[in-house]
Amino acid sequence: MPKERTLAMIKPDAVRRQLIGAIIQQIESAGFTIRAMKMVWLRPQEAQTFYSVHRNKPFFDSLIQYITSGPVVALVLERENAITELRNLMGATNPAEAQPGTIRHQYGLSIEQNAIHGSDSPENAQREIAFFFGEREIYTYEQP
Ligand code: IDP
Ligand code: MG
Repeated sequence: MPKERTLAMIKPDAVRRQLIGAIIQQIESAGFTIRAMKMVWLRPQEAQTFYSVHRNKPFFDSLIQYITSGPVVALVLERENAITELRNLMGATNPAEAQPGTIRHQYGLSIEQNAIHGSDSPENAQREIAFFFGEREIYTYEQP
């Protein structure tokens, strides 16, 4: 199967609790190759663009407040079936409903402060990767 790319974002609640390393360790152990990575403190307007699909949801203003409350770590991840596999590794949106062993079950605090984002479709993966990264920032080195 051809490799696929997805966008992961370690959210401010997890960055603040010094969980970047633990979460990246789980991602790499699950067979994802990191093709790009950066820490970014999003401005409100940028966050509104990133989450524009949710602009009519009742939780939108709170989501923008939260996601701009500190830096996030954005990653371009690659593996077979990357979008679905990352969503499986993340677990359900609500950590209380996430399966044991998933990132959100282990590290999520609430349905909002749930430690990690992952793209939900090929279209959104492409849009979200381009939101954070230029072509020159994504490295397609071969594995040794
Ligand atoms: P997802 O991150 O699992 O794809 P979405 O429904 O796309 O979940 O929601 C995007 C983000 O908005 C969630 O990860 C979470 O941070 C926040 N969120 C979703 N639903 C709620 C809610 O009911 N209350 C507060 N925040 C929410
Ligand atoms: Mg989503």
